[in-house]
Amino acid sequence: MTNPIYEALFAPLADSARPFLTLADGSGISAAGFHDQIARFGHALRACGLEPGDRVAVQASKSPQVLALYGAAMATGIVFLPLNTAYTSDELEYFVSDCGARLLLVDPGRIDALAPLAERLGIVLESLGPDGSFDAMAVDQSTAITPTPRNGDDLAALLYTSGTTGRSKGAMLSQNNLLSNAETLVDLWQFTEKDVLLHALPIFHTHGLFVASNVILRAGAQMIFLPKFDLDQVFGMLDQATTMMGVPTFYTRLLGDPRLSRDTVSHMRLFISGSAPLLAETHAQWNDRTGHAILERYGMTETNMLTSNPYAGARRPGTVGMPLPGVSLRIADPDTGAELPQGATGMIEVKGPNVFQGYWQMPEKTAAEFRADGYFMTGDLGMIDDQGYVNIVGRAKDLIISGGYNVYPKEVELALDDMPGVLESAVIGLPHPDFGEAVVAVIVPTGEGPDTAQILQQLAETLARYKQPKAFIMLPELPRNTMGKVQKAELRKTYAAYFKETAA
Ligand code: MLC
Ligand code: AMP
Repeated sequence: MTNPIYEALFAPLADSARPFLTLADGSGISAAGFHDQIARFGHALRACGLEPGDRVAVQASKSPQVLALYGAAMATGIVFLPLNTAYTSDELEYFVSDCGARLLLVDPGRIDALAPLAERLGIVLESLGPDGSFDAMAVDQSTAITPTPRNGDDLAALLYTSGTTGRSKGAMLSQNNLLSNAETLVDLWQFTEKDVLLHALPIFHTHGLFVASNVILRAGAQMIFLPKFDLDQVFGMLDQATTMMGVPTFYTRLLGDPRLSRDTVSHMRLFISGSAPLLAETHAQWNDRTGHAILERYGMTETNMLTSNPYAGARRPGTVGMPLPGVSLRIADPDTGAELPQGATGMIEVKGPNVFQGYWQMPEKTAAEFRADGYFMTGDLGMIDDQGYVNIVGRAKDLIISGGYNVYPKEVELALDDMPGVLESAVIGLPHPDFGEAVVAVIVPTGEGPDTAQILQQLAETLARYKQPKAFIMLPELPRNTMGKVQKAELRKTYAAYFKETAA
């Protein structure tokens, strides 16, 4: 028995002098240097008392150390749980306690603030990154490591997502879920060891961690590893990159910059977009300005990547392409699960080696999202057109995707409904020029009505910034159907031009 993910993605880095990461300041880390860090961190994880199958949670700024921690967790069979750096302490506490993490790693500056939480939960708290206490524990460790034996069905990572409904759930991803998808994508998108990926995504979600990093590791390629998406840094590095993966906001921001031209992207072979719908208009503008057709793909935390436009064939704007090799995808009646004919709109349901193992300690919730024949219900509504391309036409789940981050309206509504001056609320996503969709709170006030500045201040304690409303709309009552259900579609229609009008 070996450790498939370590063997396929990380072991090949050892003893190789080839470049692996280029950082924003131009400095580099070789493949061997990075593997040394993985080995040291692996020993440090074991020294902290973690056993295979234990969870390590990390909420730390993007850095090579966080990526090396991921490699170290894979080498030692420890389950990796990355967390959005925007989460508040309240949000963090839920995830860490729900998954029973043994170790929590955070930025050095947050140790004092989080010490009481760690004590309450009885977990080890260390800091990661330059001057981190965990780095100090690792510094004298060996650079050779014997990986912990694992098999493909063993858990590799837990990623929290609200799934199709309700409270955040930990999606359990096995080694094979991740590895099978990385292998498929390397082939499909023709990644080789000559590629240099411009990596400006966060590494706490599927897109930046698994799609981007795993593909590069599997291909033996390299990355320009930027701390975040920053236009100046991106333009400064484009001439060294061959590929970029981004959410649609990356592309609209780049289009808004006069530096974008055929010349600035002359070294690039491929631009990939995902995590949120890319407007056909953005696709066309990008083609005009750069001569490149953005390749759009579609996926989910629970399933990894599901569909992709072709590398060689037509990349059709407004579609997410065809199911990946090995992925079975059908359009089904959302109520009965019966497969619908080509051209009909229904629930996108999927099956394949990429589909997760279920939600952490939630067997009923897991069962509720799978059909009896093993297909997973994505909560996305789609249609397969006459050329076999999947078109996402809407969502059966009440979800807002803002700049590639998911926001569950219910979570925001529950927080708002507790505030003074709020009788009830409906949280919706409205078209936004930068974030694609932006969170808007429609509020029915009581008496004097709420003080929105105070609401935002209060929300900041419990909800990550990207979940907080970018605008408030006051209404005497919410539109409801005869069953009493709030008509969010009607609200979205009425206020569709809200951000266009407020920007004008
Ligand atoms: C930041 N803010 C956001 C936001 N990101 N608000 C709403 N939506 C977002 N996505 C807040 C900031 O806190 C700030 O608040 C204000 O909005 C403006 O910030 P900014 O400086 O303009 O934002 P920036 O840091 O540049 O970030 C924007 C971004 C980033 C789009 C680059 O959000 C990003 O990297 N998104 C990628 C998300 C991602 O990786 N998703 C993949 C999920 S996996 P203030 O305080 O200034 O008002 C998945 C599966 C799949 O979906 O298929 O891939
Ligand atoms: P997450 O739960 O963060 O992994 O988000 C997954 C959701 O993002 C999917 O269920 C889709 O609704 C959405 N998504 C991902 N890629 C695309 C895309 N290319 N076009 C439209 N929606 C997308």
